[in-house]
Amino acid sequence: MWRMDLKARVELAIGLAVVALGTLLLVSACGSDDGHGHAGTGTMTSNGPAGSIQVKLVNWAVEPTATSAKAGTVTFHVVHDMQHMHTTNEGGNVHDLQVARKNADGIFEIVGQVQGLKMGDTRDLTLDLAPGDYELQCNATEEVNGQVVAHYVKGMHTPFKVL
Ligand SMILES: [Cu+2]
Repeated sequence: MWRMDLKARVELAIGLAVVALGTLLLVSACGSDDGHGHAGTGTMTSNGPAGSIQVKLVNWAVEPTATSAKAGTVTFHVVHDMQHMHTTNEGGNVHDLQVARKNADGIFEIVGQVQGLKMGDTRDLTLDLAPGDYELQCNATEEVNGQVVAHYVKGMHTPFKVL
Protein backbone atom coordinates (compact mmCIF):
# COMPACT_ATOMS: atom_id res chain seq x y z
CA MET A 1 0.00 0.00 0.00
CA TRP A 2 2.82 2.39 0.80
CA ARG A 3 4.14 1.85 -2.72
CA MET A 4 0.89 3.22 -4.16
CA ASP A 5 1.11 6.27 -1.95
CA LEU A 6 4.67 6.90 -3.02
CA LYS A 7 3.80 6.57 -6.69
CA ALA A 8 0.89 8.96 -6.28
CA ARG A 9 3.13 11.42 -4.48
CA VAL A 10 5.79 11.23 -7.19
CA GLU A 11 3.16 11.77 -9.88
CA LEU A 12 1.77 14.74 -7.99
CA ALA A 13 5.25 16.20 -7.57
CA ILE A 14 5.99 15.80 -11.28
CA GLY A 15 2.65 17.37 -12.15
CA LEU A 16 3.37 20.38 -9.94
CA ALA A 17 6.87 20.72 -11.38
CA VAL A 18 5.47 20.81 -14.93
CA VAL A 19 2.97 23.51 -13.97
CA ALA A 20 5.70 25.52 -12.23
CA LEU A 21 7.98 25.21 -15.25
CA GLY A 22 5.18 26.30 -17.57
CA THR A 23 4.55 29.38 -15.43
CA LEU A 24 8.25 30.15 -15.35
CA LEU A 25 8.48 29.96 -19.15
CA LEU A 26 5.47 32.26 -19.55
CA VAL A 27 6.92 34.78 -17.11
CA SER A 28 10.35 34.78 -18.72
CA ALA A 29 8.86 35.05 -22.22
CA CYS A 30 6.97 38.10 -21.05
CA GLY A 31 9.84 39.68 -19.18
CA SER A 32 12.50 39.39 -21.84
CA ASP A 33 10.44 40.50 -24.79
CA ASP A 34 7.66 42.98 -25.33
CA GLY A 35 6.17 40.78 -28.01
CA HIS A 36 7.56 42.79 -30.90
CA GLY A 37 11.06 41.42 -31.03
CA HIS A 38 12.63 44.47 -29.42
CA ALA A 39 14.08 44.84 -25.97
CA GLY A 40 11.25 46.47 -24.08
CA THR A 41 10.23 47.55 -20.64
CA GLY A 42 9.41 44.05 -19.50
CA THR A 43 5.71 44.71 -19.28
CA MET A 44 3.11 42.81 -21.28
CA THR A 45 0.96 45.86 -21.99
CA SER A 46 1.98 49.11 -23.59
CA ASN A 47 -0.29 51.19 -21.40
CA GLY A 48 2.34 51.96 -18.79
CA PRO A 49 1.95 52.37 -15.03
CA ALA A 50 -1.52 52.87 -13.55
CA GLY A 51 -2.71 56.44 -13.99
CA SER A 52 -0.04 57.31 -16.53
CA ILE A 53 -0.73 59.22 -19.72
CA GLN A 54 0.48 57.41 -22.79
CA VAL A 55 2.26 59.64 -25.29
CA LYS A 56 2.86 58.23 -28.75
CA LEU A 57 5.67 59.65 -30.82
CA VAL A 58 5.08 59.17 -34.53
CA ASN A 59 6.12 60.87 -37.80
CA TRP A 60 5.15 63.68 -37.35
CA ALA A 61 2.99 64.10 -34.30
CA VAL A 62 2.94 63.84 -30.52
CA GLU A 63 -0.23 61.98 -29.54
CA PRO A 64 -1.15 61.86 -25.84
CA THR A 65 -4.13 59.83 -24.59
CA ALA A 66 -5.12 62.86 -22.50
CA THR A 67 -4.59 66.56 -23.17
CA SER A 68 -4.75 67.63 -19.55
CA ALA A 69 -3.84 66.42 -16.06
CA LYS A 70 -4.34 67.48 -12.48
CA ALA A 71 -1.42 69.35 -10.93
CA GLY A 72 1.01 67.23 -8.98
CA THR A 73 2.73 64.03 -9.95
CA VAL A 74 2.16 63.18 -13.61
CA THR A 75 3.66 60.14 -15.32
CA PHE A 76 4.00 60.13 -19.08
CA HIS A 77 4.37 56.68 -20.64
CA VAL A 78 6.29 57.60 -23.77
CA VAL A 79 6.11 55.23 -26.73
CA HIS A 80 7.93 55.48 -30.02
CA ASP A 81 5.30 53.53 -31.85
CA MET A 82 6.62 50.95 -34.28
CA GLN A 83 3.30 50.54 -36.10
CA HIS A 84 4.64 52.86 -38.72
CA MET A 85 7.50 51.27 -40.59
CA HIS A 86 9.44 53.70 -42.69
CA THR A 87 9.52 52.68 -46.32
CA THR A 88 11.69 55.61 -47.36
CA ASN A 89 14.28 57.33 -45.26
CA GLU A 90 12.24 60.34 -44.23
CA GLY A 91 13.93 60.46 -40.84
CA GLY A 92 12.17 60.04 -37.54
CA ASN A 93 14.18 57.02 -36.49
CA VAL A 94 14.76 58.54 -33.06
CA HIS A 95 12.33 60.78 -31.18
CA ASP A 96 12.42 62.75 -27.93
CA LEU A 97 9.72 64.00 -25.61
CA GLN A 98 10.19 67.40 -24.06
CA VAL A 99 7.58 68.64 -21.60
CA ALA A 100 7.68 72.42 -21.86
CA ARG A 101 5.88 74.93 -19.66
CA LYS A 102 4.71 78.25 -21.07
CA ASN A 103 6.00 81.01 -18.83
CA ALA A 104 4.29 84.37 -18.27
CA ASP A 105 6.45 85.89 -21.02
CA GLY A 106 5.11 83.29 -23.48
CA ILE A 107 8.41 81.48 -23.74
CA PHE A 108 8.47 77.73 -23.30
CA GLU A 109 10.74 76.26 -20.65
CA ILE A 110 11.57 72.56 -20.65
CA VAL A 111 10.68 71.02 -17.30
CA GLY A 112 11.44 67.38 -18.15
CA GLN A 113 12.45 65.16 -21.03
CA VAL A 114 13.38 61.74 -22.31
CA GLN A 115 15.59 61.49 -25.36
CA GLY A 116 16.76 59.08 -27.99
CA LEU A 117 13.78 56.71 -28.25
CA LYS A 118 14.27 54.31 -31.11
CA MET A 119 11.35 52.54 -32.79
CA GLY A 120 9.64 50.27 -30.27
CA ASP A 121 11.23 51.98 -27.25
CA THR A 122 9.13 53.00 -24.27
CA ARG A 123 10.15 55.24 -21.39
CA ASP A 124 8.34 56.56 -18.32
CA LEU A 125 8.76 60.20 -17.36
CA THR A 126 7.40 61.25 -13.96
CA LEU A 127 7.22 64.97 -13.22
CA ASP A 128 5.79 67.21 -10.53
CA LEU A 129 3.79 69.73 -12.55
CA ALA A 130 2.30 73.04 -11.44
CA PRO A 131 -0.89 74.35 -13.08
CA GLY A 132 -0.39 76.07 -16.40
CA ASP A 133 -0.17 75.75 -20.15
CA TYR A 134 2.32 73.23 -21.43
CA GLU A 135 3.36 71.73 -24.70
CA LEU A 136 4.52 68.19 -25.40
CA GLN A 137 7.31 68.49 -27.94
CA CYS A 138 9.88 66.52 -29.85
CA ASN A 139 12.84 68.77 -30.53
CA ALA A 140 14.98 66.14 -32.22
CA THR A 141 16.79 67.26 -35.35
CA GLU A 142 18.54 65.08 -37.86
CA GLU A 143 20.04 65.29 -41.31
CA VAL A 144 18.24 63.43 -44.08
CA ASN A 145 19.74 63.54 -47.57
CA GLY A 146 21.71 66.68 -46.69
CA GLN A 147 18.64 68.48 -45.30
CA VAL A 148 18.17 69.28 -41.64
CA VAL A 149 14.84 67.92 -40.43
CA ALA A 150 13.49 69.54 -37.26
CA HIS A 151 10.80 67.32 -35.79
CA TYR A 152 9.08 70.24 -34.03
CA VAL A 153 8.66 72.08 -37.33
CA LYS A 154 7.36 68.86 -38.93
CA GLY A 155 4.48 68.95 -36.45
CA MET A 156 5.74 67.16 -33.35
CA HIS A 157 4.13 69.37 -30.72
CA THR A 158 0.76 69.38 -29.01
CA PRO A 159 -0.80 71.55 -26.26
CA PHE A 160 -1.18 70.11 -22.76
CA LYS A 161 -2.89 71.67 -19.76
CA VAL A 162 -2.18 71.14 -16.10
CA LEU A 163 -5.21 72.08 -14.02
CU1 LIG B 1 10.69 63.38 -33.23
